[in-house]
Amino acid sequence: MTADRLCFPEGFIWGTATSAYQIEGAWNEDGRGLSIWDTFCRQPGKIWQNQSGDIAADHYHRWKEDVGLMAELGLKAYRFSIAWPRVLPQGSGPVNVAGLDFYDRLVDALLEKGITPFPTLFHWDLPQALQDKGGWTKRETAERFAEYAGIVGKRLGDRVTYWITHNEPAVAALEGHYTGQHAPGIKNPLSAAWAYRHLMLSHGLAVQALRASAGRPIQVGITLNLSPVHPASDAPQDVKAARRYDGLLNRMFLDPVLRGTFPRDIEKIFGLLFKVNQEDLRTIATPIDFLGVNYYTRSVVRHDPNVPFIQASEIRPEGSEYSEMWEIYPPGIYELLTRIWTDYKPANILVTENGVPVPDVLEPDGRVHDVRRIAYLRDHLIQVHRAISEGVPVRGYFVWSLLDNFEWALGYRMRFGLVYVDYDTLARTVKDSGRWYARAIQENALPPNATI
Ligand code: IFM
Repeated sequence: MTADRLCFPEGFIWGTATSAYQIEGAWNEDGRGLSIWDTFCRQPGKIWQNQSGDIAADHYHRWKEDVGLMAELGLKAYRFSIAWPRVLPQGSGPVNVAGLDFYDRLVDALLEKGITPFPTLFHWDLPQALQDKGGWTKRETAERFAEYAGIVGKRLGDRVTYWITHNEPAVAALEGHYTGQHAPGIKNPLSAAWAYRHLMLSHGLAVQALRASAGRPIQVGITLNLSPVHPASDAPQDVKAARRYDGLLNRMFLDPVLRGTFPRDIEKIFGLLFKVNQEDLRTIATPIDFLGVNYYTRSVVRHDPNVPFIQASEIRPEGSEYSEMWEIYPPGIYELLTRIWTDYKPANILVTENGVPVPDVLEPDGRVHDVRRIAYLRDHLIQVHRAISEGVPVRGYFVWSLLDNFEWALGYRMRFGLVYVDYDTLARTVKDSGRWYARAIQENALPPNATI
């Protein structure tokens, strides 16, 4: 296949993605309630340099400018998340109208510019009031989530066609409740297992609530973080470890949502810990219209008896290229997309996140020459194109992220944006990657090389 001018299907959805806590700031304005991330960031030592999303990219105040930047880039779609504690400061009960109004205005402004909104209902900022009652370890939280979905669906459903229930439930369950590296910072396998079950259940309930409240046909999906898993060697032990890891990372999420089943091998490993009952499985498998896939890297795994249950751990393969965070492995997105299509046949797939952290510098010429990011995006888009040309129904691609933002436990150390944010002045500068992406969108094709 030649890399020259790869054209994408007509109507291909070119977008960017962000999330509320990572960009909005305004943590205590207009009636917003506390989220678990507000609490977590205030615990010393949890976040790089004890930073927080209190101000972040100040998008709550600069949203008009940001929508203007999106229009300048020619985006066809914008994926953002709605902050549950802005809408329901206590997680349930009285609605904070000012919070809903913010998203209402944002949606209108996007539509006015011809940019299709893709709101995500949960990108990890659980209302603290619900955490105080047990958070995702409690079934009630799934029920509250469905109520919240219904409230937002009723307000925005007349204009918003595409909805995403959750972003990366694996991360919310495991990093939030097992490794404790994310809010709420719990380190307990049992809590992680309950959180997994209720997050998954809440997805199915929210799909139903959104459809019931929107008042017209809408398209609903979920975003999962997925990776191809490769064994570190041909040794049978490593091959088996990779299969187990694939169950934990991929199949435990894909099977319930797209097949209404729970992987048997994972059930054997964990016993009843993670197993979802039949009735809940039926809810989780409520048909969706598209699957959102977040891809950043592959996982290379070896047998490791020291890891409880799964007995597998990731290694960093030698000789690979690495970003600030992960191995750069473009063929992985092709492998993942084709595998999802072969094994699960979802009607539509969207790459809802793909991107790379680069130590960007605003140069004296007023530009950010992020050539590595351009190369990353281009190399991954070539692989997405390859999957499409083989019949995989990938309808769109969203770069993570529109803006530099708060990268959770890593604070502002990582920059993922197409737009540079000066955290002192909050001024925005479109990076070279943003200009390159704008050209790809305009031409609905990849520019012939990585220059702009
Ligand atoms: O910043 C995160 C995002 O919130 C979820 N997906 C991965 C991104 C990069 O780590």
